[in-house]
Amino acid sequence: MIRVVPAPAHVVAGEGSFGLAGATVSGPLAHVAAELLGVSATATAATAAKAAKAATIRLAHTGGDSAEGYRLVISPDRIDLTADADAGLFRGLQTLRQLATDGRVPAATIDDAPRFAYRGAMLDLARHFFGVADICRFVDALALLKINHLHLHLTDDQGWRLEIRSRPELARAGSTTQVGGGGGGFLTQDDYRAIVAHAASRFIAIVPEIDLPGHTNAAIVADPALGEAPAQPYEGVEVGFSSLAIRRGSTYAWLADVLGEVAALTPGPYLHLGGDESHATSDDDFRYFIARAAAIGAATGKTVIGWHEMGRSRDLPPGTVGQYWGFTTPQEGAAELAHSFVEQGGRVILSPADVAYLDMKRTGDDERGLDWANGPTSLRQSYEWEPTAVVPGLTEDELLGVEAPLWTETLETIDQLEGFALPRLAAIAEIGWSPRGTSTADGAFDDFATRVAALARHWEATGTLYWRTPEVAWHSADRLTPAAAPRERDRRD
Ligand code: TNX
Repeated sequence: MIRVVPAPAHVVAGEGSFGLAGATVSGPLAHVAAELLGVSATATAATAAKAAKAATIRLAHTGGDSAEGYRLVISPDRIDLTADADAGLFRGLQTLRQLATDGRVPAATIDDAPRFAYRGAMLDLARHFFGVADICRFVDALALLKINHLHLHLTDDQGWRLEIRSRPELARAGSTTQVGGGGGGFLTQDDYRAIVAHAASRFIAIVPEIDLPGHTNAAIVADPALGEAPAQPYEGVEVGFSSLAIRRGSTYAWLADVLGEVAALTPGPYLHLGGDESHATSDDDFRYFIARAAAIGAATGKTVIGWHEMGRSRDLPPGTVGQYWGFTTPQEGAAELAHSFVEQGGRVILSPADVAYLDMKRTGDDERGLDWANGPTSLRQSYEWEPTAVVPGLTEDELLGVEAPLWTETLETIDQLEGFALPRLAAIAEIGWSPRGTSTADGAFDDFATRVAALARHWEATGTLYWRTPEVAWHSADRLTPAAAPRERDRRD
């Protein structure tokens, strides 16, 4: 049985299976493959000699320019995994890892490549703080699903979560609060680098967000000169009450310092400047601010991303990416704003809140989670939608991809993050990777649910929590750990 999430583009099943016991692996990423598959890499002379007789897994580069595509040919005596880039080999290894059950990999030929270049998840570190260990754990869950971007929402009214060396007061005085109290926290620049490196080893790019000009109460608490009026530390969950001082020159000197450091710390191509829910900023001021802020962001060499409200500005740097967070049902204002990015030479990331917001309640019984976006949101609802149908008039090429945000007003521990993200994030990952129509064809959800059941083995083996939704026929044999009863490990370090 070929049970892989996200579903590969082309699969032809073969005869027999390959046994992993005693197999060796060679080629680029051999050590990564060895670790993921539990086999040995043929790095030393001794293992190489043994390898002559053992079944082999060969990884190799091919000459094209596919960023993440790969080809997997599995026969009973060898496996060939080829790709143009290391990222493609790594994605192919996730397929191989999912296919391996009881030490055997079914024979098959798989030709695979993603539908969209951008497949993301977002983690809100501002409402509740999460440290390096938790974030790296979350990154590992993304890797299994072939997600290639992790957007970190680093600043909001409740906290500023990244050290800025030229503006030390931001982390020092802006990070001690979070929703409901309990202390908050922040990432040092070394912490951030460690996360970037861990993600890079999984071919995942970090997308840092500094949310502007609203959602800035914590920054104004740390540096009152940034606001029109003094601000008080805030540990509630309301949005839309704060704004930077828009017409003060020093605001933009501050911004250049902050964005310069964030860009320098971030090897990935994107810099997210927020722009959402700036209800305390007048329309004129908002447009003026966004034009200047986006120019400062683009001057760092990064491609700017903004929530769809940023499309209210008609002075965006060419190529600015919009992130749509309206619903999948027609939403005139938000859809128009999404088009504004395309009209200015950019593309759109879809995060339709009614299907892709991982912080929505899963069932009506959930004590945590929000419900404003037509929640609760089932696994089936997360799965049965088609990207090109969300914003009328946006074509396949105008979509950069999809992203599932995980806001943390009600989520405080890594277990809660995992339990809300999984398995709904698997649905978003498949919509981003698999060919058009995969999630909307007749019987698609039943097929998906069968494949999701197979993912549980990996989550159980790594102690990753997931929601045992009744929509999936979970295999009881997969219950390696008592995961269904939520453990309240608090790993906020
Ligand atoms: C809306 S989506 C927000 C966030 C909240 C989230 C809660 C968006 C750009 N802004 O500030 O955390 O809803 O679901």
